[in-house]
Amino acid sequence: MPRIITVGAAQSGPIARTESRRDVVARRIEQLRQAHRQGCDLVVFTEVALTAFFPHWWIEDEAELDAWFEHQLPGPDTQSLFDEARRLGVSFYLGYAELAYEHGQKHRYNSSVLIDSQGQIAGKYRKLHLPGHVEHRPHNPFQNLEQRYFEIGNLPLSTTNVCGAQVGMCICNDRRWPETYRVLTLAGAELIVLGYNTPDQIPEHPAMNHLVDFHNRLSMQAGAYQNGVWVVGVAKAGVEEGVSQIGQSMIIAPSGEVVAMSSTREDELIVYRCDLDMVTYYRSLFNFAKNRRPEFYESLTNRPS
Ligand code: CDV
Repeated sequence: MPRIITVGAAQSGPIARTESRRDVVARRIEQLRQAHRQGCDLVVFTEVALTAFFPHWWIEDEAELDAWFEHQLPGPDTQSLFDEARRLGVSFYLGYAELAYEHGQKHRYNSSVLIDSQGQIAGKYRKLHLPGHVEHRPHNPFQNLEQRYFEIGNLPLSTTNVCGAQVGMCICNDRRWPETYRVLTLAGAELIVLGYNTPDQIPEHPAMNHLVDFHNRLSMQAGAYQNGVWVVGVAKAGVEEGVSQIGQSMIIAPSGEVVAMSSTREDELIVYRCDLDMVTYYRSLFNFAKNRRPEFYESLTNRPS
């Protein structure tokens, strides 16, 4: 009997700076219902899925900055999403800006949670690879202030069992790092889910602008194939507060093949029935237990350059 998990990649179109949390949550609930009608077990939302991507602009006032973060999850504006997921029996991945108090200190992270079919938080992750810069770059067409507004995550890359699948989470820029997929795979991932906000131009490296779409596909397809794992990448797409972001939300099989891809830069749901037995089949090709050479990777890393 094949092990199938039906996954919905719920791409978000742009979110206006003035759009209320409640209105955005209503959009996410609509996608959840659509996914349920199409038989989804798990819905993957994007990175910072509840607001516009505020690291694209300079914010000096602390209270103003804090207002972009979730102080509680679920909280008064997001409870309805969790309630609806529980009612429908659908699990989901949600990226959000997290404001946390740890040891009495305020911390800000770019985070994601995995919610089980009972509407409970089953797993949590905080982004490790933060792109961008700390200082204001007013001459750039837009800012990328993730290194200013977020701390590096302090939770391990790990996996959680939801819907009968071992699921690993990461967030946006993490997808460009081979270590992310390999560590999650070694932690047992059969499916890796992630959201992203990716502008279609790179202010510091304009010579790469024409390759932005290609590098998005390349990273995720290579990660899937080299680790024999399903990958679901979900965009915040379209022109948001003057920043044009790529779409190309996609579901990638352990073969590295794209099996479903969005065709708009709006709210859009793509669905695929992922056969988890493909993971076993592709892993048998590599046979990590027999053929990986971790002792040599270590000695090569330590070699003087
Ligand atoms: N949110 C992101 O992490 N975005 C980066 C961009 C800035 C390069 C990305 O890797 O897509």
